[in-house]
Amino acid sequence: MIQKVLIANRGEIALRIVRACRELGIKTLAVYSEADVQSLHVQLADEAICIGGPKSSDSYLRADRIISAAEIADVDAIHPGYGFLSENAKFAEQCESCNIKFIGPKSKSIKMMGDKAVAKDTVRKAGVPTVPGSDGPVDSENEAVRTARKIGYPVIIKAVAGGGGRGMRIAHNDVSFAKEYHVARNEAEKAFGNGAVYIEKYIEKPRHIEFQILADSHGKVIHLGERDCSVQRRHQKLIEESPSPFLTSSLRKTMGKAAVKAAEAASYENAGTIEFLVDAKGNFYFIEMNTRIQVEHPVTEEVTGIDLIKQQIRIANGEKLEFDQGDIQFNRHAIECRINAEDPARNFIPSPGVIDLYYAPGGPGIRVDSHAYSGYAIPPYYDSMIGKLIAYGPDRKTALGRMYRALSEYYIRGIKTTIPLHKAIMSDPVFIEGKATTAYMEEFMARTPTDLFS
Ligand code: MV4
Repeated sequence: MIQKVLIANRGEIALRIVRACRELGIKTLAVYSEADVQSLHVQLADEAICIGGPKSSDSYLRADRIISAAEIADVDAIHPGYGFLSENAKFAEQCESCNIKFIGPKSKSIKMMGDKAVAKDTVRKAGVPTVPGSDGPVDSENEAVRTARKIGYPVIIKAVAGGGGRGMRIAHNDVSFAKEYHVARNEAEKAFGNGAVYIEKYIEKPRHIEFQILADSHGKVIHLGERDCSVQRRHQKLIEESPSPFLTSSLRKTMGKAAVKAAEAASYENAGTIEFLVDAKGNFYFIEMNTRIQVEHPVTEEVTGIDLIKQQIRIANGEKLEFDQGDIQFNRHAIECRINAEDPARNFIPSPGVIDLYYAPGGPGIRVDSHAYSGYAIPPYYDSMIGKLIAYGPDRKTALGRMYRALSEYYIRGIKTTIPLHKAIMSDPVFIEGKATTAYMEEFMARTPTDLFS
């Protein structure tokens, strides 16, 4: 039985995990960097150990120090949160071999899904639709060009070790393909130490829709519906909502079944996400699986009433899922806005510094997941997300209205944030009508004067 958990993360997700553990009667150990001494997760955990300097590479990415802290404090399990070591198969394996439960999938699943070509091949063989493309990695320019021509331009070149949009190149003809192929290989080699790439038909202006999966260690897999994550900029999501305003109930059913099949094909265990691209005609294609809890998990929690972090811990404990697919109810609409310490009017330049006054919204249908408080100094070393504002209600209109109301109440003084941008998006007819694709943000920024959100 898990009695004490080390939280190998920082910020709002570390706090979120502390809260879930508290409710389960589980003790918590925070680890923190020298830049996070004043952080809330350090204050609220039962114990805390400093693991190194401010840079992630000296602290939150140091598997050796985190495992030492786990041994010293005698924890039973490690929750990796998202980012940092959460999708590092070697770290999960180290935990496993030290007899510390990794609250997440088995290292084998992380490894398999971390190779995007293997992941695609695995789910395709299980009957899940994938984007037409090369049969695995392409090994020479000759083979690559032949494949691109066969698929038909435009094509997209993706790194096998990539994911989340890193190391992708688009080509429209043989000439640009030859160039982009080499650029993609070199970038992938530099970024991941693995230059292998594969090729797919490029889907123009797709929607980005992902399904939340829960799988226990007894072979039961269910899905908790989808999240529409189409509103993103440079592969950073800004807004996520569920249900997707685009999906019909029949398409939702088909995609949910495909998502469960994909997770089963990977012998997946714990919480995970199956990402799909959906084109204008409603064709959907698996693109990758995320083998971690995601930033946007509260959207699903507010729609289904299921606490995903608690479920992760229960699953790591070897417990059976206590519900079947048919027990899951989807009777609310939820939407999340990511509140980043960035200036949207100045190309989203990071805006670290002291929050001299902080007041968070509340009232009906509002949830705030944030580690910020009055007097908190946002360190410049980590990503700029300082909180997530979630609004929910019986339908989309109510949820959007509450989101606008809550954004108007949210008061963060001393730094620039994405709050004014979110207010502008909540007032935008294209968004309100549910017509946002992955091209939405670029189009919105091009047609909207910056003074509307500065
Ligand atoms: C694609 C695609 C179009 N066609 N694959 C982005 C994140 C990563 N998980 C996969 N992504 C995409 N894969 C095919 N075959 C479009 C995206 C994509 C995207 C691409 C370029 C610029 C912005 C984008 C935003 C979302 C998705």
